[in-house]
Amino acid sequence: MEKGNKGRMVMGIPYEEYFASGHRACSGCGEAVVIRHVMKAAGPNTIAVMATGCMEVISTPYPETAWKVPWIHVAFENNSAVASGIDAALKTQGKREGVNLLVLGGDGASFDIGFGALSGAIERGHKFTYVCTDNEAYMNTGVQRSGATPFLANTTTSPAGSKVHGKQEPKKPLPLIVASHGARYVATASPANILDLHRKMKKALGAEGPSFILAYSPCPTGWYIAGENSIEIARLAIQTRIFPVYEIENGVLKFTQKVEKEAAKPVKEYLQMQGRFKHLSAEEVERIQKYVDERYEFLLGIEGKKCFDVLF
Ligand SMILES: Cc1ncc(C[n+]2csc(CCOP(=O)(O)OP(=O)(O)O)c2C)c(N)n1
Ligand SMILES: [Mg+2]
Repeated sequence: MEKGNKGRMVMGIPYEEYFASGHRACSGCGEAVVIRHVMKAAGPNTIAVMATGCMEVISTPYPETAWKVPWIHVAFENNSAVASGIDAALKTQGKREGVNLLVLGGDGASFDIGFGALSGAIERGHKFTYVCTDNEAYMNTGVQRSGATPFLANTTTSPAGSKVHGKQEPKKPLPLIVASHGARYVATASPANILDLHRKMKKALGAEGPSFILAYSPCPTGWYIAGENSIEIARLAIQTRIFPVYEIENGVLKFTQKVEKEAAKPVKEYLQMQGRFKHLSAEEVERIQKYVDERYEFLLGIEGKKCFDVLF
């Protein structure tokens, strides 16, 4: 970075990069945008623990690295277990103060394969901030379905054929499951609203115990979209209410970007921009619309109420 820019802020966000450019992510990769801004919020006094997945592969082809902080690559299933060990070790050494412990994983790592370790680490009350970059499939290995893949999306293991039209199951509500563990801070965030992502990261890092952020991450390769449309699609996901944006603080859910029913755009606008939904019939689009509305109304119904115990 040019010397003159040291300490410079743009709209409250550091100009300095801790996840350097020059990595090998696809153009328009939502995960890379999210990680860049997660790191701007976390800053230099950070240890990052990362499960295998696209972000690991594109950022650390030996002997290069895009990471300007200590970074450890661990197996798919144990990023939260490794972070638990780092948390305990730093505490034992009297070095825990002032260190941000970040745990990073894709949706495959977080919703499915590393879920047991994540659940255990939260239940034990370790202090770390988990960021799940959710591109709604196992992208690094060729677009296989995960617990985060939405209903009826086409993936290589939930293919859209003549009889079965894509994934038959709905998306797992991971933020609510994590909140149910008693975490003090849980939020959803999107690269379509960087200031909100930054603010939520700061809150998550400042939480007393474990915190969790689900970050929506468009994937041009796996969603069959043009890279330049990534952010527009992320915006549409919010405007159509497919991706509700909220935070759960001390057990109480609050929308941070509420979309009233009258103001919501039809889900069709979102679906028709993506190849992974191009097989859908008008009837199926209607089914998705109904499901999205019901799920959003459910969240509106619990807003402001203390729905989750807070244990830390
Ligand atoms: C235990 C284990 N199973 C499978 C793999 C192969 N594998 C590596 S990355 C990956 C996909 C990662 O998906 P996700 O966590 O969603 O991250 P993304 O690549 O989509 O960013 C898989 C299946 C592995 N490395 N370890
Ligand atoms: Mg993924």
